Amino acid sequence: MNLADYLRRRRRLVDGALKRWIPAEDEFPPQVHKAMHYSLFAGGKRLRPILTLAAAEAAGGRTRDALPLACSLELIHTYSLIHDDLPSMDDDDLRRGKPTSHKVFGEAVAILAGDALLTEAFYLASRPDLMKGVPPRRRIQALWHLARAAGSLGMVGGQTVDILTQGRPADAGTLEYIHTRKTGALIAASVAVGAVIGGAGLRSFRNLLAYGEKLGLAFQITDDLLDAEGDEKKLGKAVRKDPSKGKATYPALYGIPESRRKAGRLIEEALACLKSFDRRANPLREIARFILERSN
Ligand code: GRG
Repeated sequence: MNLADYLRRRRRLVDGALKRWIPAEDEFPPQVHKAMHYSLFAGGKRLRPILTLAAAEAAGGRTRDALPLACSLELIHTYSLIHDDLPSMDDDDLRRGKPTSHKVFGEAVAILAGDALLTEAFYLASRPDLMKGVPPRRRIQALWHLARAAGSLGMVGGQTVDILTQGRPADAGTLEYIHTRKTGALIAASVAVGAVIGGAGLRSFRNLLAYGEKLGLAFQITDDLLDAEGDEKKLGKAVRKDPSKGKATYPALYGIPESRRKAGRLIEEALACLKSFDRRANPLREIARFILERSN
């Protein structure tokens, strides 16, 4: 398969659905809706929704049944980036190649846009007119994965420990906690949600979840490596910020070569989780390889 082509088509599908399903920019009050659109359509890779769609397919399900929840994942991800960039958190000026939300709309509207995107994610996931073909038990199970991954036992928990440990040396356990929650939880949930909606049986579900967990950790390690070695223009955000902020990262604790080896091992393990799947899991296989080689 041609991965670039696949990703382009999937990105288009997700973008079209997001435009249809979130309030229009000029809807009252336009300030918050403009800020939501600004961050949502700033050129993200759409990795999380694409994983949801690919996992649903690997499990034997239909793409369109997984589309609303795939969009919910992107809404939650975008909210987390807006809040992460705030002066009280990472205090960043550039995201997805553009000035950050609080720089353009002010801090209050940026916080509200993040809040609205998070809430909109669950509004969309629970709309009775969508996913009519999906049994209610599956929908609730998928919502459970989504909510748990986003909350204090997942992404918010990881972000909390990340912020509170900045400037102090972090041990390997703390570093793994931060990375598996802050970034890994939502990526693993993207796969889990697709697997549930696609109707995966227990064994397939466990394998897909393990794939998602390994991929999520590998993704954050490559993000650390990109901060250490990447290019600001390609990444669309400032680089070399982690060391100056005293951030807990894999390169800081293990060095660059060992971090690269760790990411490589995780991707091998993620691929092994897909051994029992047929060719419908090929997009998941290709995405795993892409994570390792990505430059943005
Ligand atoms: C504020 C509750 C709260 C959580 C923030 C996601 C996050 C937690 C912080 C972001 C910090 C960061 C840059 C982490 C690195 C991994 C990551 C999430 C990168 C951005 O994701 P991509 O590369 O971005 O998928 P695009 O723009 O392509 O969607």
